[in-house]
Amino acid sequence: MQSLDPLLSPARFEWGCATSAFQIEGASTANGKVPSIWDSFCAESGRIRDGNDGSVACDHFHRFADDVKLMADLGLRHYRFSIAWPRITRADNTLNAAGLDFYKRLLDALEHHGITPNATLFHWDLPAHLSGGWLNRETAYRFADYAELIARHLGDRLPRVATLNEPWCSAFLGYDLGVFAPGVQDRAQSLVAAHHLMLAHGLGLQAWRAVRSDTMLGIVLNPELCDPATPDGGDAQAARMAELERNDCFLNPLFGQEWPEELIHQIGPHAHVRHAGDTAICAQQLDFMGLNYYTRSIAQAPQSVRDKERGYTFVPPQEPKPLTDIGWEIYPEGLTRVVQNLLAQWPLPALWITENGAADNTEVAHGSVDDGMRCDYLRAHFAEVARLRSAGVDIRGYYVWSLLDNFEWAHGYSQRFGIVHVDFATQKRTPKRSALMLQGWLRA
Ligand code: GCO
Repeated sequence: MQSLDPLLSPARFEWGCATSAFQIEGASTANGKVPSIWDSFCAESGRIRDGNDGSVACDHFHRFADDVKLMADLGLRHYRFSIAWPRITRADNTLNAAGLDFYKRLLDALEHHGITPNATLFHWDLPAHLSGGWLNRETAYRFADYAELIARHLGDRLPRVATLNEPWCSAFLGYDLGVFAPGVQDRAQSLVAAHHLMLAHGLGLQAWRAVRSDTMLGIVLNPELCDPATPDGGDAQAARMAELERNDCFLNPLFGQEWPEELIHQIGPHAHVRHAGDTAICAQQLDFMGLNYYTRSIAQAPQSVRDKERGYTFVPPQEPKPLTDIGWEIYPEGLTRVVQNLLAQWPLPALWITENGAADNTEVAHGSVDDGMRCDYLRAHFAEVARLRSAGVDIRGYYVWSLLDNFEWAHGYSQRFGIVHVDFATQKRTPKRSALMLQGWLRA
């Protein structure tokens, strides 16, 4: 793809970039911000590569005006960001007006540059004082209170809002694998967390709609495409189990369907956390769904005791495949396949690709960053989006992950996903070749 497919022309397709609060803002104690579970997790030794944390990150809290101007210069007219819940509410769960003020100023800057905001209420930075985190049903009700606060105070400026980003990561990376905050390793508890997250989504939408009816509301998921390592029946079953965990666990409740019996089996002794009536709460009307896509997985029949609880073991591709710098297979056709799989099973609303991108750790040389692998990755994925649109799939926009190199969770600052390079010692921003490629297309 040397120029933009006409099906993706900015006149009829939304182009943007995505970020999340904890990954870029820094200023982790400014203006009364309370700690999130990610602040606490970063403070535990051995959790984050090189002992890094999000206390400064890209210092976006102080540099947002320049970052917004940069977006505008690149021709990006849409911006997906997340609001940090621990900036908005205090330890007694009341409003922190000084924290809210940051987002007002951010929205002013976006408006000034003609960039449309697309907000996510929760991108993993749960206030640390909420006792029990996502294992506690009360957290879902606190999320609804927070959603209501945002609806009241910012709702008139937010045309499109997602409740949660990738609840699979919060639940399974946070409570089963334990590689994300809060670092718990308990299979059954991860399903409890998943249930409470979806309950929070449903209660959050109810609370928002009770305040405003003019916002486009939805959720952002990272659905799985999992292929079996071999045609063997055990591997096929393992691939199915991985997809049940990642897809059915979240999509069934959204559409008023019960969990498959395999997941009910896995929640085991905690099955009582799923109250009668919860599924109906989860199944609020969705105006849109955001899909994040990076790679696919390959599964084989589970080997270890822990993997037997899950039902699968992930393995690398049999044949050597091109990988991004974080080690994820580059598999663009998976984007088309996973969207088609979902459409075959659930009545999806209008779709946006809310994240797609690559870790390409190319550094600055002679003042520029020649991130050719990312350019190829992006072009190949744009072609798949065009293919889906030409097949009549209702995909309305694409957001590249990410605007800036940033705090990549447990990887610290070692993996660079930005189309703009950040020198973390000086905070200097340098648009990479990928950013200039997009700029050429979007401003043409
Ligand atoms: C995600 C995350 C991002 C990650 C990105 C790369 O929603 O998965 O939003 O926070 O940085 O996915 O791993």
